[in-house]
Amino acid sequence: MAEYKPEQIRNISLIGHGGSGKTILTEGILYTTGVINRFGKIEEGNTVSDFNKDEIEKQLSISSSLMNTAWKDSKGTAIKINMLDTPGFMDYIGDVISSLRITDTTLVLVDAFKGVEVGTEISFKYTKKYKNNIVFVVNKLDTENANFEEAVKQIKESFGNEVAVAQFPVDEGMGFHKIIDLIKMKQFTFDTTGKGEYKVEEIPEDLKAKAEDYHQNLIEAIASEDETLMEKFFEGGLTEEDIYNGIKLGMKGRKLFPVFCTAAVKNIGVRTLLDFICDFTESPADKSPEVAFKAGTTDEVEVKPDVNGEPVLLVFKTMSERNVGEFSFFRMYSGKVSAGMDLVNSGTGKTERLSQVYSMNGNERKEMSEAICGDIAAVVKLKDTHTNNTLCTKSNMVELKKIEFPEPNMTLAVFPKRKGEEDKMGMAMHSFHEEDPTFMMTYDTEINQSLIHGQGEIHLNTIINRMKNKFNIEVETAEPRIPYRETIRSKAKDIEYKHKKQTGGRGQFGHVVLTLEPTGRGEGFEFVDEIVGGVIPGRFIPAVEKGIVETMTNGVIVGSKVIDVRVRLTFGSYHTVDSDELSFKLAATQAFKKGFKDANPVLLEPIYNVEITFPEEFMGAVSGDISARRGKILGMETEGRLQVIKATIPLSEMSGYSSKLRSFTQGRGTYTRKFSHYEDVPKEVESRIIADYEKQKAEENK
Ligand SMILES: Nc1nc2c(ncn2[C@@H]2O[C@H](COP(=O)(O)OP(=O)(O)OP(=O)(O)O)[C@@H](O)[C@H]2O)c(=O)[nH]1
Ligand SMILES: [Mg+2]
Repeated sequence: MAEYKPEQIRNISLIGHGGSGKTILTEGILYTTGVINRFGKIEEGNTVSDFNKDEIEKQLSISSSLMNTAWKDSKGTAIKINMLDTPGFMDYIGDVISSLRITDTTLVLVDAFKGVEVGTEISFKYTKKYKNNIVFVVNKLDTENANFEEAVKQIKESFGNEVAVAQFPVDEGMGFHKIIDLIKMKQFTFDTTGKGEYKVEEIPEDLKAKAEDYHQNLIEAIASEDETLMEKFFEGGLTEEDIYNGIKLGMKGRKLFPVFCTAAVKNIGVRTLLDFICDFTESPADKSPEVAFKAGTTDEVEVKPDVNGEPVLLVFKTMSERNVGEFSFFRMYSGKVSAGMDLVNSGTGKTERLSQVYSMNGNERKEMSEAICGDIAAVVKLKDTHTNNTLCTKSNMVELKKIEFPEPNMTLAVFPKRKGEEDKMGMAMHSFHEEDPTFMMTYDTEINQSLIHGQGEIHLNTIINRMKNKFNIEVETAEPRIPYRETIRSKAKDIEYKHKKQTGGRGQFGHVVLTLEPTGRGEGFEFVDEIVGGVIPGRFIPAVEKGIVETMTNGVIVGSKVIDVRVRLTFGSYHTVDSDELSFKLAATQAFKKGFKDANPVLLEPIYNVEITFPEEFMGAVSGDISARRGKILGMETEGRLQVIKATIPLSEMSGYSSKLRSFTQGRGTYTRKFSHYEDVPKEVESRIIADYEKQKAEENK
């Protein structure tokens, strides 16, 4: 491949709701630019981007894939375009976020019939954080019910006044192949054979007025970003050069979100979109310096996009391939790297050798002589470097800002189907976490279960499926046990227990008197030794405390941890021969259990803060369901065309929530959740939990 300078690179991500056509548009770009000579189809499972077995089976993208190609700008300069095609299904949001973090411009695809959908809204939110330049692409304009104006109306409602139409379709619907371009003020007539070529024509008479209207709107949008342009606009209009510069400026400052037209599957509008990308979108050289930190500190330093600077790169994704090992995908923020180079992982201080540098097209890799500042590429077999690590030089130890992945909002308990595969399962899960930081596995000692956490049921099922395919490990899942807590609401005074055993030789004797009382919520456990006159010798007192702590860990009512209790040891007695630590421990255990039951014990349950995003028409269904789950609505707000409800819901009522929410919002509702606090379980629920626990205990003891 030709040598490029940073000015000749464009880093583009494609985001948008599932099915809006991102993968096909990527395929169209690769076909148009000659990377492939057969235009793959989703239905045939032969696109460059969706190469994973499960993506082919499900006919949708699950992971992001990196592709690259080249095109020429209007001056004839070769431009390298790196593209990240991301999944639109929000369970797989992790790869959307990492792609946005390291690309400069994002194409936001909108289905011309379905308009703005939940996935469009959610993924767009992250573009604000990573300050991506935005290009809207209204795709599928060849479908029967395509409605460009309605789609634009929705885009404006959702994403604001920065939205400006840069193209409109002449003949949307089945016969779509003509586009009016409002920057060039020409009509582009595409051939209908799929080649993607087009003729430039004058705008037909009957569309001139409409084009002029749209053109004026676009010019106004461009002018309104900048005072000098505004003045010029009022004084006599903008020149072609003003318009070109204004578009670039507006895009860069996120003040202009131009809207383009495509029918990706028919390769219509793809060439003109490529032209726009090359001429108007930012190159890595145009970007402001990256704010990073001096390694191991919070001191900010700038990493300038300088090809002659010290090499600095961020690993934003890893992928393991059976016969090759682990691929690490990275973006260069400064300097350049080539095969054989040693860099340092600024998080661990360890040296890593870049044995080969690859440019990627899906799972096809090609060796590259070097990757320069701004480029995106991959290396294999780094020893101990993962997503979010920075590689740099010893003399310039910096850490680039990390990708912030969302908290998991779905948890399942897992067990291997075949006994003895626990360790193997753990290792496989760990490798999935390395590839996808939005997935995690933990072992919860409190409930004694291995748990997997992710973005939704489908996300977790995808991982389980991949585990079976890749590692031949089959697992079963269950709802995790709920980590209830037990505490008391009143005082139990002078609870006495005497542990006494006389068997043959030396006996056992321990005698304690305890008072139990609640401490404030969150204040924890307190043990107060109030023994006077040595009625219990000091050497036995730690055993008393130990007995209480152990009992608290194992629980008294339903086997859950006891919290927020103060225990006073007020009195007791001992026997000079028979007393020992064990006897006092046993006595304390029994006294504590007895006292606990007398002190108005209650069960507490974990309550989660939940934020649910959905189209307004489902308000009744969503809020009704929250009440049915014993939830409380804390607030509501609108975000664009969506409704957001903030609520608290007990964890025990959240099983299967992501699927349920999806089913009654026609797949359009999503939610996030985070642990908030513990609250009393209502009495009627409590009796059911206790009865269940006792039944289970009885069965175990059979
Ligand atoms: N008629 C028509 N169909 C299209 C167009 N673009 C894509 N499709 C079809 O729409 C379906 C979804 O396309 P994809 O490219 O997989 O959509 P995506 O946005 O990548 O979807 P996810 O990966 O699930 O996020 C496929 O059947 C495509 O062939 C288009 O412009 N017109
Ligand atoms: Mg896709």
